[in-house]
Amino acid sequence: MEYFKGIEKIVYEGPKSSNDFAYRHYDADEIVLGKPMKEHLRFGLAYWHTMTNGGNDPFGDAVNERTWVENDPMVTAINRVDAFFELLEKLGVEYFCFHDVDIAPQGNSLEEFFENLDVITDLMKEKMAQTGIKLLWNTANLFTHPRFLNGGATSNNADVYAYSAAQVKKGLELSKKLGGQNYVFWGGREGYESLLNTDMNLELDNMARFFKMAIAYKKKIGHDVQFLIEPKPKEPTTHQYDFDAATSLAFLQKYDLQDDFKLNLEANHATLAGHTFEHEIAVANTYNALGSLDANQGHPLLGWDTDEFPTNLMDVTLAMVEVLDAGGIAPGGINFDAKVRRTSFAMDDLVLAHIAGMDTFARGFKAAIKLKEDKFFTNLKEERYASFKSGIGKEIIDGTTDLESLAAYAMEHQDITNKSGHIEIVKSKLNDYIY
Ligand code: XLS
Ligand code: NI
Ligand code: NI
Repeated sequence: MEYFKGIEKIVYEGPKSSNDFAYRHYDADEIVLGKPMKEHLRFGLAYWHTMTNGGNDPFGDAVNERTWVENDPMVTAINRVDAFFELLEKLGVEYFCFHDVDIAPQGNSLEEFFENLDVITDLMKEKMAQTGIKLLWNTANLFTHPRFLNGGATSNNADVYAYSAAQVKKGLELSKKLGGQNYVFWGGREGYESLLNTDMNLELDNMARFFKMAIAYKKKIGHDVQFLIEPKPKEPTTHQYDFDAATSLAFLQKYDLQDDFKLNLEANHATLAGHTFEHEIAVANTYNALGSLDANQGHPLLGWDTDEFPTNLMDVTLAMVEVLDAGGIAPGGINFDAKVRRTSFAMDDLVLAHIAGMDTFARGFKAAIKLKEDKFFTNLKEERYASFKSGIGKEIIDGTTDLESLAAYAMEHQDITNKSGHIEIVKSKLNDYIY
């Protein structure tokens, strides 16, 4: 059965094409920096937004036209696999991501849920073998069901903690079965609503214990998968422990977990934390901790995680500059953790939205390469930090100064002149690379 009827495989037609169902910038096989563009960008589709989401919002019911939905939830789940792989193939996307609850009905018990997961992942495995499509990452949903109202690994209820462990154990087994390249922990409710009744130390210690058990289990089953933490400052919880990259890295270091985890950074989570996407990637880079990206964008006028498809070329370009600095994203990827707007409810909107996101990333990637080739940022920074290249600056870098020698130097050089950064013209020149 064909779900995306009348849509052929999307191909690259170049910037002049007026065909909406074509790539104008993303040319999967174009050799860039020595390898095909698709190997740099490693695009992934998110099961939850693309297949499971109905388009509901707090004020409105589901609107999305999704021809795979039937009355029997297991039939729907099976149809979804077919439709999902059809979409992946038509878009030419080679990776995907899912939460356990996205792909299979939970039934009335863990046993039933796990059986359903086995059936669906059997189907996925077949499709993956036929198409060469790969699992970028999976994760356990420890936030939607009412039992998780106080979180999973940071719940005050030990039975919930154990339940969460059962889901993660199963998730790691499924990751091994499907050859998953990463495994994500997003602490959807790992945080607190009020400090008045929260034992933060106990909760953080428990979260670390949980991660150590997960590391032990992946080793036990012989599955060498990269673990990722996905920071987000708030929503649904008022205060989330994995607030941003810096906070997550401090947690990892405090509990000596830094060798086993990297970060999965999401654009809209960065902006919710009051940062830019490129800031979060740059922070991860300073700790060699860039793992993968969740590509989307927030709305500048709305204060929540709107998960729009990324179409802001400047933001994407600056993020890709940081990815290039990191030496690439593999074994991570660029996962579209993005959903179509409620007004884009048609089936073909799923195709068009991903084309828009992929074309934006292809353009941003090319602009980032050009900026690198022209040493745009390198030259700016070299000039700005020139005082550390020689004289007292070089001595500071070489580690041959102390407070006394610097104080003596300062006595002789009190007449300080600063140079203007001319940031306005820098921004104007940057525009030349983008538009
Ligand atoms: C929610 C998160 C979620 C994670 C996976 O805001 O982005 O979708 O990526 O649990
Ligand atoms: Ni995400
Ligand atoms: Ni998100």
